[in-house]
Amino acid sequence: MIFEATMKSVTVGEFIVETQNTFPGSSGELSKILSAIKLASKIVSHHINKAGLAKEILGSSGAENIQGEDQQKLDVFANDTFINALSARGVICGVASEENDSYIAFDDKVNNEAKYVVLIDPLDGSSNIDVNVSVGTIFSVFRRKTAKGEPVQLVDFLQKGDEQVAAGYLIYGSSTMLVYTTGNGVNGFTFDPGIGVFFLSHPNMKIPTNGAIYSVNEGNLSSFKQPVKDYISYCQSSEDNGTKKPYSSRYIGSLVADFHRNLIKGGIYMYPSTESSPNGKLRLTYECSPLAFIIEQAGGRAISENGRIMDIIPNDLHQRVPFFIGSKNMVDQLEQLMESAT
Ligand code: P6P
Repeated sequence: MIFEATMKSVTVGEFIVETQNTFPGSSGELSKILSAIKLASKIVSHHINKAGLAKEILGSSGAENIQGEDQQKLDVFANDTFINALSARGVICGVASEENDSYIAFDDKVNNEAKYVVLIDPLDGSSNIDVNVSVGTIFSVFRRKTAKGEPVQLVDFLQKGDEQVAAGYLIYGSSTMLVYTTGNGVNGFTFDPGIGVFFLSHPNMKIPTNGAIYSVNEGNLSSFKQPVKDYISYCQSSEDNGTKKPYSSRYIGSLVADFHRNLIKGGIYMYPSTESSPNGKLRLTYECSPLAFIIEQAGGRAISENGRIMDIIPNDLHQRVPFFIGSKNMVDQLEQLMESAT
């Protein structure tokens, strides 16, 4: 049965060819960019799935990244794998990564002629690997702003989310999935490790307009701003006439896993500002903006504490922003509470 099912689905490679004309001005670049990401994700997925057995790739690398976070060995491995794959196809002129202080210019004759840059969180939630919780990779693709033929510059990476030409994520869970958009809807592909191919499993993904799941670290509740506290109280409330029951609290501590569940089931993920993190924890350029592109393409919304995520022009590669993303009606309701408090 499985064989028949997979043979009825298109592969991601076939899908990209079929939808190539939806990627602006592309003459095959999209397929090369996604091929690089697919290849790297297969390698990373293989290592994650054996992490429990191969102790040498588990645990801390002993180094810290620019965020001051303890770099896991798999963080470094995933980062190197994606950067190597992206630099090898002549369609990317540079990469910015959570794991690197500054951007990386692929400064050679071929890559300097490339039109696109990629921003990436190579392995989000990696501290969960040791406890076998799903983790993910998040990526964002922009057209460069500087002239081709020259090395890429910082300005090429500090573009607002609306300028993205593609965005996606990998989730390394009970199965490995690739979910991406090029601005014409969201499609999900499930990896079949037996034959090493991603098959279209979730065509035209749409997030339910309403949801009954809220995802937030309630350990920080006391330091949230009042509108966020009020919204969480609403999530937990029930109304006498029975029209509303308390929502379910689901927070895995792995953004891609929480996001993916909410995309499919409906819900809202929140990482507000706190006393210790006045700008929140999540990074605008390679976490919030790509997921915001995906959620808006799936009919949902993504905001910060002062407006739409994809309107924010980054002032730094690793800029953090408060982040609220998910079902349209849930984000609308939270936004109304924020606006009425101003
Ligand atoms: P906290 C993982 O470190 C991460 O960036 C996201 O994947 C996750 O949603 C969040 O941080 C968890 O942060 O502060 O609740 O442990």
